Amino acid sequence: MQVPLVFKGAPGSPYTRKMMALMRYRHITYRYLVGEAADRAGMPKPQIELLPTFYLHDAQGQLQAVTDSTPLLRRLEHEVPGRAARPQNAVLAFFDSLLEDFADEWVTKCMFHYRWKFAPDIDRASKTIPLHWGGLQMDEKIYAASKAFFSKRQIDRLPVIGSNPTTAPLIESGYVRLLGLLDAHFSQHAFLMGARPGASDFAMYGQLSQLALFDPTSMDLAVQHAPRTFAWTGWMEDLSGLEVQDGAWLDAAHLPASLMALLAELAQAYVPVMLANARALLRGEKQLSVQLPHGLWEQGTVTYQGKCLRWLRDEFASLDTADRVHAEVILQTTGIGDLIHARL
Ligand SMILES: N[C@@H](CCC(=O)N[C@@H](CS)C(=O)NCC(=O)O)C(=O)O
Repeated sequence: MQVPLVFKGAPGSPYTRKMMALMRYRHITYRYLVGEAADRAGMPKPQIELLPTFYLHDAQGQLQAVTDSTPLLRRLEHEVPGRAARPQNAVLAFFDSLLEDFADEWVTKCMFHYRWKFAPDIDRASKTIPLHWGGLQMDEKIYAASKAFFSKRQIDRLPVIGSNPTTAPLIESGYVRLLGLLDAHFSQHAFLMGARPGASDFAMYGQLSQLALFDPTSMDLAVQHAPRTFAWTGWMEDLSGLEVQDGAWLDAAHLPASLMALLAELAQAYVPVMLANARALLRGEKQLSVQLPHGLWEQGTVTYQGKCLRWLRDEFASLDTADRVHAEVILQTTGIGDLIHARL
């Protein structure tokens, strides 16, 4: 794959931040196209426009617009030299994928909820984020219209991602629990994956780059409940200077209690919602609803999350017998085996 990699992104996009932090850590050079620069450069458009969008050559040498950070991260791991962001141990790599998906598909709901539910957060996001696409010298009238258009569009999407008056307490208590779990882990380890970061670290960083460092309501909670996590997020942005040892990963045979507790948290909402989504998709439904321990969860179905579940199940199935037995013990101990085994 040709470097520098070329991509379009924006600082207010958690997945852009995930991939930028990954590339910095892996010492992959890149060209970052902000705002309308990609269109001006005549770049192709993806089927669904998402940030970040990478512009990569396919086998025929054609430039393609490629989205979705999870498969991209794996493709870069295989095709671009640099230090590894995926654990060598297959069991640890599976749990790295699982926590990456939890951050990308669940923690992002917290991010969206805090940004578009509370007045100070709406004010900050709608005033500043449009300037990233329109440019700082944007025309005043266009700027005023963009603020109103952007905030309305995002606020209207709250129920689609599952945020409504019934689920609000569930999202907010889940965020505070997550902060406590992360802080307990970071009091013993530099990264989720040990003394070096994995995909899950970059995904969690991407969401926290917004929750802990941009949106004021969730940021205050992070400072109050999780000072280490707040500090970690600042640090994750640029790990280009971090020196890592080959064997600095967690020992998969003895995962720390703090990581086991974080995995157990996935049973609260992420696992049942991912399963309910996959089942609703199979029935061709546009909406899903599932009773969680703390209340009813309702959201629009997400085709991409159906794929995420398949990828996780495929990765588990590809483990050799000894690794599968080992991973199974961790899944059962943490109460999240349904994600892999429940019938759809
Ligand atoms: N699955 C994608 C998700 C990317 C995504 O959702 N990006 C958001 C910004 S952070 C976006 O572009 N949303 C477009 C929209 O809301 O219309 C990934 O992993 O990269």
